[in-house]
Amino acid sequence: MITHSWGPATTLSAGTTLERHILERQRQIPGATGDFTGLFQQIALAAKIINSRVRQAGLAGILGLTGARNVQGEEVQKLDEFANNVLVRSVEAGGHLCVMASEEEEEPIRIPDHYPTGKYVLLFDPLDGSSNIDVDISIGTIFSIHRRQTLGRHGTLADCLQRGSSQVAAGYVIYGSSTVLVYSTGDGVHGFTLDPAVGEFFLSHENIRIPARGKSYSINEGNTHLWSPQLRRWIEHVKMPRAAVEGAKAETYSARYVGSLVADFHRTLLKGGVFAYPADKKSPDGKLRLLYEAAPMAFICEAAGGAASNGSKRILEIEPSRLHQRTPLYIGSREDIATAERFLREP
Ligand code: AHM
Ligand code: MG
Repeated sequence: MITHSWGPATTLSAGTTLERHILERQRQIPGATGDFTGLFQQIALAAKIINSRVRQAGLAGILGLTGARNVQGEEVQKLDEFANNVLVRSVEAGGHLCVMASEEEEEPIRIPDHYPTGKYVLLFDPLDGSSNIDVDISIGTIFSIHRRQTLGRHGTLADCLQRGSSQVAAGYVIYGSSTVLVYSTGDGVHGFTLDPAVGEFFLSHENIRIPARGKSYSINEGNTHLWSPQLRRWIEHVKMPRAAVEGAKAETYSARYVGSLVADFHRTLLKGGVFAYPADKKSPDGKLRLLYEAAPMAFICEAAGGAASNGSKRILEIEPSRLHQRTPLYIGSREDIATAERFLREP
């Protein structure tokens, strides 16, 4: 019997689909219109379509680069482009959104004039970790949902530039050994595994809680030469055997780094520990993007009892000023993040 920190594995025959889970929660909110449920259904549909293409990428001749570069100057993989288009097409017609933004597009994405607009804003990274696509490593989709702030038919950049703390929901889908969608509306974190035979996401990880301290650290140590002395000292500290507790053997942290945020975060969420993508001499703002990578993961992590920081401040409190702004990220078990912040504060 496999058990995890969130309790015994739930069997798929428990039969709670993602749709039912969201519908039941919606019923508890007086005045809820069903917009949120509708939007989620469309995101889940996009995830299934992306999943199906990711699973057959090597066969369908869609591995590799398109030849273009995205707004970050990175080479666009064919699957990146595919995932972006699927997400946009899946959600644009539903009437739930006023504007969207994607890692793959420089400007906010306007809802076409022939579709109605709604009260939500969707920010996403359609296929994170895409440089891993060609070598069959887990990749994922990350999304963040806000309520719109402006008036008028269409949403604007201002609707996208909101603090992480005002997210109404956040989630990710990992295309791993199985396909799992994890989401939170702030009151608990739940995971759903795609049953490929049925084509539905079923509740498999109910009320995920991240341990207060973990046993692994996850950081690209190839960048050590670019790190600050404080950051080096923290990692040296993490690698020291932990002080032996009564009767227990001294333990060390294991290093675990996939190089794919969704995979590294998913492991950290379920098992505990810390994932970091810090600022360094080459990237003074870090690598990861605040609005559609760090903030949604921070929202989920905090809802599971963990913490997320840029080294000195909660990720969720950062006031964004640019759509594709980057941030250093330290995320995971509460006590591990507190230790990191303590080391980074030192002179
Ligand atoms: P991407 O959005 O272009 O896919 O890049 C983000 C990815 C993350 O998934 C991962 O955590 C990080 O880049 C890995 O970076 P590095 O290869 O520098 O360790
Ligand atoms: Mg990304």
